[in-house]
Amino acid sequence: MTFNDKLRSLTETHREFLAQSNRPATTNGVWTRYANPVLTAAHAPIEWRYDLDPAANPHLLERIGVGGVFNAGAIRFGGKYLLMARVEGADRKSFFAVAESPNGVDNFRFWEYPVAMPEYGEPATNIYDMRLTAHEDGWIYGLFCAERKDRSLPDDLSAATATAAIARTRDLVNWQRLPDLRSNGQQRNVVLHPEFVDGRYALYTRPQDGFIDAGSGGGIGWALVDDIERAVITEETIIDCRRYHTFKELKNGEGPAPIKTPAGWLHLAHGVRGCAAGLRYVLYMYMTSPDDPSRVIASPGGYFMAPQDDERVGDVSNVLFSNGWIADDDGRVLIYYASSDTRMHVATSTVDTLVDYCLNTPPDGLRTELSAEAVRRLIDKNKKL
Ligand code: M1P
Repeated sequence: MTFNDKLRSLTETHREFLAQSNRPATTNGVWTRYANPVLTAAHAPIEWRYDLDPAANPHLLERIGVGGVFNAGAIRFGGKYLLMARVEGADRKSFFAVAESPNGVDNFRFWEYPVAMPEYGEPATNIYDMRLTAHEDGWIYGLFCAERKDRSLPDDLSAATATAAIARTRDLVNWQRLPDLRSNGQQRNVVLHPEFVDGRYALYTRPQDGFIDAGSGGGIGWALVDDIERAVITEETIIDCRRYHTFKELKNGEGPAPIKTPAGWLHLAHGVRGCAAGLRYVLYMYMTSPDDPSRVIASPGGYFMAPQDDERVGDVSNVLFSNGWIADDDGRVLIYYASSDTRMHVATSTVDTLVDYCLNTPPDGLRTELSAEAVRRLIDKNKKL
């Protein structure tokens, strides 16, 4: 095969792959999962991976490997559905890149270039998991984790620090980097609330003692900051706690920015527990008061979505993680979630369905007898129908 034959075949295969349509596949009434992942490493443009100069790359070898595309923020922008994906190279470094789709469920294509994110302070070794918030101040904010080597432990090659980085944009191309969030200890999974609260910027936080362990960090926190251009946490309250013998025993973290509804704010989050197979990440929901987004008014028991079938396997297996969803004008909600730190999927629901799910799913009684009692009550109720 000549260079040109190989290039033609590569281009045609990629074009056909990108044009694949998607379809609803499985549902439990609350969510409908779509059949195909919406964004994967294979979606990365050929120009990102291959040197297309026949003189420099006569055998058309892939020069830069992409290992996974996952943990994407999401936003409706310019009439399109955009994902701000974490693209992880074969070298384990992540960067951000925008992919757009006309309908939110298929035909996602990356923009020509990945995001050029300005640095702040000591350049980060890695950046990932951006939450996009269209704030009422008019900016689109991207909050993400900046990982740096922990210089206080030079001999421990795994010692790192996690900090919440803040950037903002008007077009998702040109980014203004603001100073990192200052707080006691480390932070990951920090999310900006879309509205001012008491005239201040409001953050969902996830305080953690170390880079991996939440340690004494009790769960998802809430903090108000006066100035987003110099964001400092002086007071932090845990609003959604980790709990013994639940899916969020070990860790939890806010997902995307919450969705406003007349009944309250809908929140999607991830919970982590340990088991013999390692850490297991599932998605769960909760709701906060319409008047006070820090006051939890509903905590449905159990997880909302857990890894299923092919979702269970990947670079970091047994993980579902979501940091992006889009509420459409017609009430549809597109829930973008990553499986096993490898690929992006979509599931759909509606605002009304998610509110119903949050308000009417029995809470976790935290004891086996109360779980069994909830089932007995439901059976009795159904028998009377
Ligand atoms: O590997 C699973 C996830 O682990 C981290 O999440 P958390 O801080 O809640 O443990 C993040 O690195 C996330 O990117 C990753 O998907």
